[in-house]
Amino acid sequence: MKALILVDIQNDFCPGGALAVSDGDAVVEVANNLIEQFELVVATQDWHPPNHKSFASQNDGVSIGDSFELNGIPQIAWPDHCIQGTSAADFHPGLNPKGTKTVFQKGTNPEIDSYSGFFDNDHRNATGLGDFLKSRNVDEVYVLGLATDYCIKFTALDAVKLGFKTHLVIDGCRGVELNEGDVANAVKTMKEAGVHIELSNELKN
Ligand code: VGL
Ligand code: ZN
Repeated sequence: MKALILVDIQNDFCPGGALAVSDGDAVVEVANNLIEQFELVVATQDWHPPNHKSFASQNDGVSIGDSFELNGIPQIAWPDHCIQGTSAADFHPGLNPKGTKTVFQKGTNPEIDSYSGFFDNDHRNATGLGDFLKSRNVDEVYVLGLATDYCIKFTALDAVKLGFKTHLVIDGCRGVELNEGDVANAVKTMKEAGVHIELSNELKN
């Protein structure tokens, strides 16, 4: 059984949002085309409390984009984004609502960030996505959304670790590119880990 995983296609990661990814809304059309082709579609949603410690605003002397340590784990300081219950945390309004019927939220614990749709950044707590997919007999996942160099990368790497045959739909992804080369490096890391990099119009479904 195959599943499509839509990662964080939310207003704050699209143009005009607090953590806008360049051309981020371009993934919506790719997602909508694929949603119709998959029997099982799940979405992840970045869902932070207002006092989440990944926010630069919650750390004295830390500016947006800085690297620091959060409870012993390397962390990048982000602008306040995807705050629970705000329209900025909503899915992009153009996304086919069929894609967001089954949602796994992450980043809810203010003490730890969660890039992967499966686990927090310390792999301590699961979102339930892995168990859900296994309960539906999924053995193969297709990942797309935002952002290539963070949540896409860690979701795809965890999917491989959990034993799913994992595909990255690369034209359905856009990255933050805090530093030049971040997106290319993320794709390389995923490839080396065994992720299959593909284009949406070439999927052999
Ligand atoms: C993300 C940074 C912070 C993402 C989420 O969805 O890639 N990036 N929170
Ligand atoms: Zn976040």
